[in-house]
Amino acid sequence: MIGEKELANIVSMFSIGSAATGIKPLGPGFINDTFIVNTENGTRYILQRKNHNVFPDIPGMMQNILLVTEHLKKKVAGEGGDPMREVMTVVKRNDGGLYFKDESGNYWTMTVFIEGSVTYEKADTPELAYKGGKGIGKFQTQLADFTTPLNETIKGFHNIRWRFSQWDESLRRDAAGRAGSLTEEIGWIESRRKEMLDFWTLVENGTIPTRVTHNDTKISNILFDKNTGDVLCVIDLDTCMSSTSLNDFGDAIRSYANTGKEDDPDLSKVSMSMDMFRAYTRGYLSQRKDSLSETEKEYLAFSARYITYEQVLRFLMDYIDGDTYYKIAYPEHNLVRTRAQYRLLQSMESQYGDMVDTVREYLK
Ligand code: GN1
Ligand code: MG
Repeated sequence: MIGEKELANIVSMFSIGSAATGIKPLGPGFINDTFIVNTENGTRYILQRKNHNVFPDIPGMMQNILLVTEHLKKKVAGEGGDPMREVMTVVKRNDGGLYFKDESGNYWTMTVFIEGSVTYEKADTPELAYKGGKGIGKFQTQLADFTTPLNETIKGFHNIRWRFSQWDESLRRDAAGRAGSLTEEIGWIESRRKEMLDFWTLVENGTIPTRVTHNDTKISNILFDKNTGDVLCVIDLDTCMSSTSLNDFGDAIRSYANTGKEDDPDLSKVSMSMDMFRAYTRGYLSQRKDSLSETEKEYLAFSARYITYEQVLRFLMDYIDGDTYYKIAYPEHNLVRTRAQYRLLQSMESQYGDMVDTVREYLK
């Protein structure tokens, strides 16, 4: 555990023009360590220790974030919005750098905390899901003319072909000696390998276009306005890079429409809510229906299955590897996550016909 004095020293490296009066841990992130910083003049900040095991090129990642946020700020200003509240603001180091590297080799970054916002773990009402869909649709539209190439912050992040090569290697290694007891779970992955690869082939051969995407659009990465309930700001831009925009739709459904928790130990609580799917889709397509290609439209509903499947694979792979990637709260956590996400996937599969019909309806 890092002490407050050490944290205060790190904060003083950044150009905030005021002294820190308190620094406290924040949020349930699985990858980075996040803190909220209070200062004398009242402005609050977010301090993060970025996980450099997960992100091998943090300078490259921060460069991406700066470019994307500068672009978004221009868009928001042009639309008459408030760039300080509707877009993340990177706080630079006193000498202009985008991060601070401490003596132990940890990378620290700072952004301005956005006041008057709320976050959720799932959508409680269709209205919230609708607003979330609209918000991500708008975010994608704002980035549509962003053409500067971005660094690939995590290799093959949503590329299932790459994930399968990691998976095969992980099974071969069986680092924690757990694979032998996971025959059923491994079967869930193997039985769907071909259909997932067939989808990814369409991205590889350009049938499905690549765009600048967020890649981690779960509901907790979105700030909603406390007063209006609208999406205020899309945060956690660590994985912004070039991919298919379908991932951003699919990953949102995975969280917004789950009736249970991502790691629910009670599988009877987990399912995909068709009401939330409908509402999110309606919001999203209200912004994007004229910009998506025919193949993107065709695969929109499938993308929820794709991303949920990928998440089952990633949680199970981490369990097989001996829990080296995701933070866990108890020893079987990754296995519980695997089973809960698999239940969600099954629920999507059984309602797939309705999902496809819903997309068609809102495309009219
Ligand atoms: C991680 O860091 P966080 O909690 O926003 C992960 C996502 C997973 C998600 C599962 C860089 O997101 O890909 O979908 O956990 N981020 C990374 O909840 O791997
Ligand atoms: Mg993240």
